[in-house]
Formats: sequence, structure tokens, C-alpha cells
Amino acid sequence: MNRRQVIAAAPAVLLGTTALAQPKDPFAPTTTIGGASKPLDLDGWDAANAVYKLPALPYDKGALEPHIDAQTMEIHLTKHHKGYVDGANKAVAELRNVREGGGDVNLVKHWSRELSFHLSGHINHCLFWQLMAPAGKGGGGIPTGELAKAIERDFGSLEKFQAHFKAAAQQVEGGGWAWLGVDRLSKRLLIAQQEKQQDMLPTAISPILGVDVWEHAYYLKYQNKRADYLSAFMNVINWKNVATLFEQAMR
Ligand code: MN3
Repeated sequence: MNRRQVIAAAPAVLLGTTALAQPKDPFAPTTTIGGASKPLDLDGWDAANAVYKLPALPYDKGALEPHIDAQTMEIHLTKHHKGYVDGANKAVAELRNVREGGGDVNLVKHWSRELSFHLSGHINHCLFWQLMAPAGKGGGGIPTGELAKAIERDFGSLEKFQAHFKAAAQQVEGGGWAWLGVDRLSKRLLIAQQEKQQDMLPTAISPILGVDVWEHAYYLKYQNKRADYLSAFMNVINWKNVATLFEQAMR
């Protein structure tokens, strides 16, 4: 689905069914995506059924080893991410129910909070899967081109960016994320923290690189050593897809 189709389909979710999408094989590899101007397909929306859906990973669940293990990837996708997909669909459906007179209008606040948490969680993970690739096969290395220039301009050097990004991720309290994003107002790159799935990220920022620091993202392999996980994550960053998001955000 292209961006135009996504936008065209979006209102349908407000009117649509409450059925939840059941992906046939969440680990079936998708085709390689990204590139100079082609938008990333986050694969998180089922237009036919007007529901959010669990995407297929763009690589095998074990392909990020030894940096991120297959069991962590499987549980992360099929349990944690799946929970956000289901939660987002439920919140949309419940808010629709309230509009149509079938629910308690005093629960709009509750379901709005649920929508914020679960839909943010869904989008965050759709992005996260696309922002990684097997080490040496699209993952790792260093950014190039305009993105590399912008990192040097806004952080001083790649090394200073990495140190800042890892510190931001290390210092997230509890579950959350660190993001590199484009501030749409200034067109600068900024690093921000996000608590839970939705708190603290400045509204102006379009995220282009994020790392999940919820314990479910690393605890099986790294236990309490979040810093080791963050160092390993650097080996699987898909800089090509980061650059694609950067180009889109700079337009
Ligand atoms: Mn997660």
C-alpha cells in the first residue's frame, strides 16, 4: 500500500469493523524497501478490513543474531507488538461505540489514553523493525550523504551523536524509547526520549531512528545490561531506511 492509499483508507477505521487482523505468517520476509524517494511501507494497516495489523518482519527472526536473539524477536513481535495492535483496534472500536450511543461517554478519556498508548506502541514497533537489518547485510556501518552531513552539523560528529543517543536511551526511566528525529519547525535533527510508548516525545519531531529500551527488547540476552544492548543495536541499524525517513521528514 502506498502513502496515498493509506491516507485514503484511514477514515474507514473510524467507521469500520471491530474484527482483528490475523496475519498468516508474521515472519514471512517482505521485499526490500527503502531507497532514495520511495516511502517505507510500515505494513501495519489492513485496508481491506480497516484495522491495524501486525506487520511481517523484513528479515528472519534470527537474522539479527548475535546482536538481538531470535527468541527475543519472536516474543517481541508476536506477544508485545501484537498486544499494541489489539489494544489500538479495541480503543478505536470503543470510541466508535461511544459515538454511536452504545458506550459510556465518561470513558472517552480512558479510551483516548488507551489509543495513545497502544497506537503509539504499534507505530513505534512498525518503525523499529524497519530500522534494523542483519549486520553487514544492510545493518550497521555509518550514515552517508545528506543524513551524515546533518548529523555532523547538528551534533558535531557521528561519535558525539552516538554518545548522546546511547545516553538518552540508557537514561530512559522504566520502559520507553530514544529517538533521533527531525524537528519539522527548524529542520534540525534532535534526540528525544519517550517514556512508555507515547510520553515526552515533542510533537514537532518526525522520528527517523529509534531504539526500544523496554526490558522485553533485551532482557533475555542482556539482563540488566542495557548499555551492552545499546552497543549491539548499533551493529544492526538500517541506515538506508533511516535516510529514507530523513529525506521524507525534510520535505
Ligand atoms: Mn517493544
